[in-house]
Amino acid sequence: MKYTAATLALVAGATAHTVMSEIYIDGKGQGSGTCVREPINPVGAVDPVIDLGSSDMACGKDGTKGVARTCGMNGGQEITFEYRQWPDDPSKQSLAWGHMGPCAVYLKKVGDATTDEATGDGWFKLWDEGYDESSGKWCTQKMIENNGRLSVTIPDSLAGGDYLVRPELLALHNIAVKNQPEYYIGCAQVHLDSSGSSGPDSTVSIPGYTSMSDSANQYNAFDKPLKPFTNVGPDVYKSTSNNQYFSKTSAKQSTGLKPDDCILTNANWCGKEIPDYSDEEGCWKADKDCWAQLDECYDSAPSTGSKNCKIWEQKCKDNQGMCKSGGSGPANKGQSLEPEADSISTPAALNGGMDYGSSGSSSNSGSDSNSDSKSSAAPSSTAASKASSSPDSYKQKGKAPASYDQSSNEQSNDNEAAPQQTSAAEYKPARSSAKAQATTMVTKAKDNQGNGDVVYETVYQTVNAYTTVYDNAVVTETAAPAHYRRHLARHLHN
Ligand SMILES: [Cu+2]
Repeated sequence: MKYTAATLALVAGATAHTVMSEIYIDGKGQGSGTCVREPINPVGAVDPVIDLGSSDMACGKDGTKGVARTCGMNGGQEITFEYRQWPDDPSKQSLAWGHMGPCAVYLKKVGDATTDEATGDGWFKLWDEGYDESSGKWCTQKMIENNGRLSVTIPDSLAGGDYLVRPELLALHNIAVKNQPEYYIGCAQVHLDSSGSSGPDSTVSIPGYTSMSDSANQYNAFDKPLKPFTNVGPDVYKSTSNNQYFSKTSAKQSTGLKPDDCILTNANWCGKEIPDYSDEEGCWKADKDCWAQLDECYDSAPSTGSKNCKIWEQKCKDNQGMCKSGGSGPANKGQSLEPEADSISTPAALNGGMDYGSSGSSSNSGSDSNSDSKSSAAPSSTAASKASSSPDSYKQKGKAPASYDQSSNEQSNDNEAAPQQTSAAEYKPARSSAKAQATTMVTKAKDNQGNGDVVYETVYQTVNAYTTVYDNAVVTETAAPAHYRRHLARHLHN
């Protein structure tokens, strides 16, 4: 029984997943959470969608609700999706290496991206990629090496209008042992300015385009050698003109635009200049307006956080100082407070525009990349993070699940070889617990072959033992992304 507590700790440590958090258009950041449908509640925001029949399959958790902003782009431009394990901290690792699987990008043409419910027919797949034999990497792993980013070029022949653009990661690591594919889905609201008139020759319904009976959702990513992999969903889009779905549109963007008088944004919130004043009474009115807007900023902040609300808060504090000194204002009236947009250098389109980087090394292109801070932000995982960027160490890690499949006690012991890459002393007890657990549970699983829930539950616990090993980049990161303190400063003015 001694290992029970340790097992719980392992489960807690293995919750590090990912969520699509920001888009870039031709390398220019649109702001964290801007034009992005993402979970409102930071707790569990990075969790995968596991119910394939759920409406969350369309645009993720809370994804049936639109956000206020739609980002404009032109046909032929590149859109980049940034996945983050900590939605409010892009400096950290985007996803644990053990999340092996394919990627895809889907589009749906909609009347108004700010209000469309996303579910149902109309989706088509623009691009996908699975396993790359030459590099021995899955698409998700290339994405991890590319700072969590996937890019696609939007064909300039595509009909103009509002779209929901939906990146999809399918992590396969929990299928063989837990019967559970993990989908990481987000949606960007985009207006495509284009005189093109093309569209897909067919579309699919989401949810509904995939089910547990699809081979991808039953794929064993630990097989040696790997079997051929077929991704879920329809064939990739081929341009078709005069199709039945898209009539020629040249409509200008009419909803979701950033208001002209916006002087600061946070995700999809917009701050507007406070009223003019020339005496103290007027100043306190402006003060009230300022704090009311701040409340809205914090209240609307999604899982990507409230970083820019703090800028607004400083504005309110500075303005209060004006009221006390009896001046007129507001100071710096109408001046933009928007921080400079992030920019990344995006590679030329290559299999969807992904930057494969030089093989085996972490791709650090872009002004915001800083591998030192990525690692030091989670000190106990430093060794593992570094190790994970080497193909050799990946192969070594790949041994663990394969030997687990053979399910003898001796082979289970081999599972414990993998975590040697982690130097943290505290890892030791977890390893021995995992070993005990694996031995016990594998036997049970055999006894209950074909016996429904019991088998699954047993196998699930066994997975924790080595998922933890396999995902060693996350095992000691118990600080799940569940603390955004979005209301931390909210009532300081009261
Ligand atoms: Cu995960």
